[in-house]
Amino acid sequence: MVIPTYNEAANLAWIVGRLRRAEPDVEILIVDDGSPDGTGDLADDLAATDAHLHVIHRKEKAGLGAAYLHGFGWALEHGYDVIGEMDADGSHQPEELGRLLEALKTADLVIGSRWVPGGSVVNWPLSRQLLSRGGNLYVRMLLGIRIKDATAGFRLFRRTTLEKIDLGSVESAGYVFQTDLATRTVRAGLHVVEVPIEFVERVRGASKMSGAVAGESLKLVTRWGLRERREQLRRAVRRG
Ligand SMILES: Nc1nc2c(ncn2[C@@H]2O[C@H](COP(=O)(O)OP(=O)(O)OP(=O)(O)O)[C@@H](O)[C@H]2O)c(=O)[nH]1
Ligand SMILES: [Mg+2]
Repeated sequence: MVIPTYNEAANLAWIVGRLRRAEPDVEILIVDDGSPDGTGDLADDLAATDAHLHVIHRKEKAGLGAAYLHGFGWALEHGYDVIGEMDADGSHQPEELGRLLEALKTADLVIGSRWVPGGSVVNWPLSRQLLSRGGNLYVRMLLGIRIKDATAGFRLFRRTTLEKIDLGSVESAGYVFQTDLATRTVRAGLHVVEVPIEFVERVRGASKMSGAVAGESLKLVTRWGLRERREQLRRAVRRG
């Protein structure tokens, strides 16, 4: 499981402890972007007593997508067959990871989903729920994919999936990275399964979601959608 962190000192040991208890066999990779609050040092302390916990230190905050690409590269290099993502803030519950692992037996990508039957969010104001649902609706309409929660970040990829979707050409640095990878997986003809999860709003630490991050998402999803529509049109003209 790759866990990206930026200023998660209040959460790191807590979430790692829960993951260890829930899934003792899972290896953990923390990817810290030089957190000023010392999260990187805390990660090193945890790694000192846990041979199955690894840490990548990056110099500066460069976005969630960039951190994941670095982590995925490391995991692929080190030969892992299943590579996962989760947040450090407790929104993704380690106790639910087992159900995602089970689902991966018949999938190429498993997404822990808030917006399928059985999925839920805890402590999110209506405004945030509407933003997430609206964003996902926009993604579905523009990109023509059926995934209900394409922006979600509790996931498991098969190694073969990451190898097929050309990570080298990923241009999204922020959270739109999640939508980007989900779309690439669908377009590659691979099988995506959504498993309902209970998403819990962070209790400690500050959110890194910002207007700039949301703006990047809107801009890129719109650009990809228009590109896809143009190509559809071109194919139709050629056929006609
Ligand atoms: N390495 C790294 N990690 C990041 C970066 N931005 C966010 N993260 C981590 O990515 C995970 C998700 O970030 P959050 O701030 O919880 O974002 P969010 O869940 O969309 O927003 P909230 O719902 O408000 O918590 C957390 O573990 C963050 O610490 C970044 O630029 N670099
Ligand atoms: Mg969060």
